[in-house]
Amino acid sequence: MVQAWYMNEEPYDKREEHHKNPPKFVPLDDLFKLTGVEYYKLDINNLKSDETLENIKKERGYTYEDQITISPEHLPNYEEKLKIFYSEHIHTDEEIRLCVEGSGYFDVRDKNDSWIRVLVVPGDLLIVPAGIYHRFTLDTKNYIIARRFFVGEPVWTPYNRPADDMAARKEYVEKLNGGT
Ligand code: KMT
Ligand code: NI
Repeated sequence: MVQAWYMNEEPYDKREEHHKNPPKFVPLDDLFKLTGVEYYKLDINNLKSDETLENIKKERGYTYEDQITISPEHLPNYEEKLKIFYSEHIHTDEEIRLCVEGSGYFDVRDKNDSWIRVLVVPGDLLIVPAGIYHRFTLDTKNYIIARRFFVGEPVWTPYNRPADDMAARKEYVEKLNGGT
């Protein structure tokens, strides 16, 4: 099950948990209200018989799918890629990730610009909305396999902060703050 908490922002290893003292967890319902991030739990050992994934793909029109393994041994240009993943950025489209093995952290900014750290483990599917400031890191185990989905041809381009003038950013902020 996914877990989320507010981060302490001290500059030690990003792969550590970075809990506040005392820890301040974010219930899943709050995660959506505070960030727009959506979460689904899938039965990773029985994905074929779990209709949740097929339904999500159909409903949201995901036509593209691949799988990425992130570890020092498997990912070409590992250090460079991780630096890019951990630079605070937005995308013009949703970032959809299903953790199938290993684990990792998606950090997302909440309404008040505080970092919330979301731990994904096998079976966790996250939909990170277009326009939200976020970043990704491995945890201390240095290993994740994730499936990625997209509507049409994938565009993974990150736009580093500040990107406040981009349409995707403006639309995200408006939706989060008013739903109008
Ligand atoms: C991204 O865009 O941040 C990534 O693809 C890395 C995370 S996938 C587990
Ligand atoms: Ni991203």
